[in-house]
Amino acid sequence: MTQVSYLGVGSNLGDRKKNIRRALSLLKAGGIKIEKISRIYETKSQGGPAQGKYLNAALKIKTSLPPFSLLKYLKKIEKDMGREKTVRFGPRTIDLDILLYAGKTIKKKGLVVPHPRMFERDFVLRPLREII
Ligand code: PH2
Ligand code: MG
Ligand code: MG
Repeated sequence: MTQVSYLGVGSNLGDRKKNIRRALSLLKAGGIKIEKISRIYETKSQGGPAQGKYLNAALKIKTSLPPFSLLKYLKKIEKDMGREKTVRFGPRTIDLDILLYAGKTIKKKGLVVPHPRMFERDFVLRPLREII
């Protein structure tokens, strides 16, 4: 069964546009169907240490992966793209977050959906509302 999910994408290190494009192609390579892509916004970093501006976008996807498998695949893409774990909310090559998944509420260790901080983040809500 395929499910609809919405993802947040962000990058503020390196060639940000290229990083987002590469993340999209890696999602497709994993069998994830990208149904809609929002505009890409340049946003001031919110929270965490002082850092460069982000490019942020939101995606509507269709996937047969259950939530934790999707999360695992997103983390693999982040890792393959050279993202390094530094400080919380610190700069990153690519960030892929599950915002919504099949209209479900999930509260488990390692995965909370809807994304717990999305409602206070304009850089998430603005692109999301374009495609929802
Ligand atoms: N992500 C963060 C912390 N701060 N700021 C913006 N503008 N965009 C982000 O994607 C972002 C952030 C941690 O995930
Ligand atoms: Mg994030
Ligand atoms: Mg994240």
